[in-house]
Amino acid sequence: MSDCDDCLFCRIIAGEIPSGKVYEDETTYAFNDINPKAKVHVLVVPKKHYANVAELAAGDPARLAHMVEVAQGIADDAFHGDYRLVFNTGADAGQTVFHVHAHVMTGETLDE
Ligand code: IU
Repeated sequence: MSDCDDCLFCRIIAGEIPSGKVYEDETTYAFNDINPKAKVHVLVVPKKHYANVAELAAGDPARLAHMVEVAQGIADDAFHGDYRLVFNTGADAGQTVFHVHAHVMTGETLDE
């Protein structure tokens, strides 16, 4: 079982729920968003549970920096390195899953 049994993304990382995995290493997991808002829309998540990006930045800034590296690699492969990186933080900002995740949107020229 995962370390956070009621968290959707912990369960995806643990392999308890299927996902379209695009990348994995010791600390980080990335998978296709089920409701893509761009040609390529990947969610990059730390395997360790933090509720949002502020908690991650305070608790483990190196892991946050590594998530940006992973996002860059996805965009390098998909679209000459250009991408949009979004962290919705808090319900009123649109966060619906309270396990920090970076939305990486790329693969095409994005509208503003
Ligand atoms: P948000 O920033 O918390 O709103 O982003 C959550 C994302 O998780 C959102 O884009 C959903 O489409 C996505 N998602 C998913 O990829 N797989 C799922 O099973 C569920 C949500 I539920």
